[in-house]
Amino acid sequence: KFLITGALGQIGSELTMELRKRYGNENVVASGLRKEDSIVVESGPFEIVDIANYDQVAEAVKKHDIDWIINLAAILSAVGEQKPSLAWEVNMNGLFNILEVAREHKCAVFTPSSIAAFGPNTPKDDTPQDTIQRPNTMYGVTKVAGELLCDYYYEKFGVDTRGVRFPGLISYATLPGGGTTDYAVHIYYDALQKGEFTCPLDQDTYMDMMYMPDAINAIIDLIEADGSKLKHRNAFNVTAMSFNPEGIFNSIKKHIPDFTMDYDVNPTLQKIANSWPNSLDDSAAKEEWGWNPQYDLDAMTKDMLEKLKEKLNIEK
Ligand code: VAH
Repeated sequence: KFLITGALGQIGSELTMELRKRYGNENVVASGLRKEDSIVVESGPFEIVDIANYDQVAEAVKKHDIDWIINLAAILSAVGEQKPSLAWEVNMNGLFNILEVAREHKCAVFTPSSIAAFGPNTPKDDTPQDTIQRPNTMYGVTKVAGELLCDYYYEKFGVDTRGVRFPGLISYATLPGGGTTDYAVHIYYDALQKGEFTCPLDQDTYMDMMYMPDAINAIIDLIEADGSKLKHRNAFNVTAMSFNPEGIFNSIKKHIPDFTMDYDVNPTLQKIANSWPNSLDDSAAKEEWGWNPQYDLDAMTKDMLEKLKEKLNIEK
């Protein structure tokens, strides 16, 4: 049985529904800070869990006899720079609680890292699986510390911990929660609703990105992988594409010819984005558990625009 924390978030809301489809509603317990009006709450078990509260994590795991904790509750990079202590509280104390409960109740743990776990002096192109990681954002510090803590719990206590370093994730179901890559989601909404977009990052900003269906498959494929075959655990580089604002703008323009974009660079976001890689080397994930993304930029754009037109009731 699975417990998903952050189940109402951008990744959690879609992972919950996919796991319920594959494993049955009753075997996937969703959790979040509060109940919301959502298919995630209506379609299966839901618990109020603040991961910074050890008792709430332990209660949910005991009550539902959980085997896998999928920890998606986090404060992301941009919000983390505005509220660094909250980011530490949720991302580190929360993860520590998850790992302690997993150790006591023999659960396995999946928790994602991020390209944010790399810093300004990490090689930026084809960033290796094993390389220097000195991030200079609070979010990045919690991500690299989280990788080390998860590996420690695996080596020291035998807790089956696994994770991937996600790039920017693009989806239409639930908005992202305050990251530096969020522009790549908002650009699709603005293209359809306004016909124009003001980009907060400069035109030379390349970042790894991935469409949500590939991200959901990455989590499930890694969870279902034979643990004895894994040489790495926390966390695998995974990516599907790398683009700059010009790239995603041109991909959308193929469908919306009079779409326009201008720039109004946000210095805080730009500083974060500049500290991250341009493109990852994800060969370890491909070799060790068959990582194989299906969507490139144009395939993602075609699907995103179709699905958003339905969601926003915009004529085809
Ligand atoms: C963020 N979307 O921007 C998240 C992610 C790689 C980016 O970690 O913070």
